[in-house]
Amino acid sequence: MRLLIMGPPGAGKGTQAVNIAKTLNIPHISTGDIYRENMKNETPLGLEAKVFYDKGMYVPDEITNRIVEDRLTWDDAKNGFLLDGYPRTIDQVNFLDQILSKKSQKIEKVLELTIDIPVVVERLLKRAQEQGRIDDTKEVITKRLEVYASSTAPLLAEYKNRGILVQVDGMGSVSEVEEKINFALGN
Ligand code: B4P
Repeated sequence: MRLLIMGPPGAGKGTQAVNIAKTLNIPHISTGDIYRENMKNETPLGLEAKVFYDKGMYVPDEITNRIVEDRLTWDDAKNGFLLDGYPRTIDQVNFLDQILSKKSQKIEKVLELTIDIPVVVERLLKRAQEQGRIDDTKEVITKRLEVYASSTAPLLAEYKNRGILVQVDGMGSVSEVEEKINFALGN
């Protein structure tokens, strides 16, 4: 299965993606995790990404596209994958279509987690207290939500047109949401 998980920051994408990938036995590929790992290790990629990440802005498409293109050539992604946090722009959607079509592949399902904005703000502020993530300050959260609304939310219409969008209510506890996802995906 080639699957995407989408939704606003704090919708529970990263949280739910771990379980979905395990159930379907496919790799969970999170561009956010890749950037955080590189920032932690202060690699050239991490230092480049940090300038954007810190402000709640998207890292430029050419950088993110290159990373995903490379990651999808790994052996574990041969028979499927779950992409978390990618694509986030129309350029990334087009790029992903291109790299998959070269292998006669396509995205089969797009899982959208829907959620009320005050709930995501509350979750991210809680995570700030627990984990101190640099992009979880009130100011940066507001920016991330704006960027999501203008650049990423419109992409859902494209996947809806293709007939592959599956919407799941992301409100409730982690296990409640997990149950709803399993039901929606027929797992
Ligand atoms: P991401 O890492 O993708 O960050 P995110 O949108 O906040 O989602 P995340 O997965 O962390 O949160 P989740 O909803 O699971 O991206 C971070 C940054 O990286 C971007 O701003 C950008 O700069 C860069 N980036 C990444 N991909 C990019 C791309 N494609 N193009 C350009 N730039 C890119 O969880 C949030 C919190 O809620 C957690 O604390 C969790 O424990 C909690 N939670 C989850 N589910 C819950 C529930 N049901 N109830 C209560 N709490 C819950």
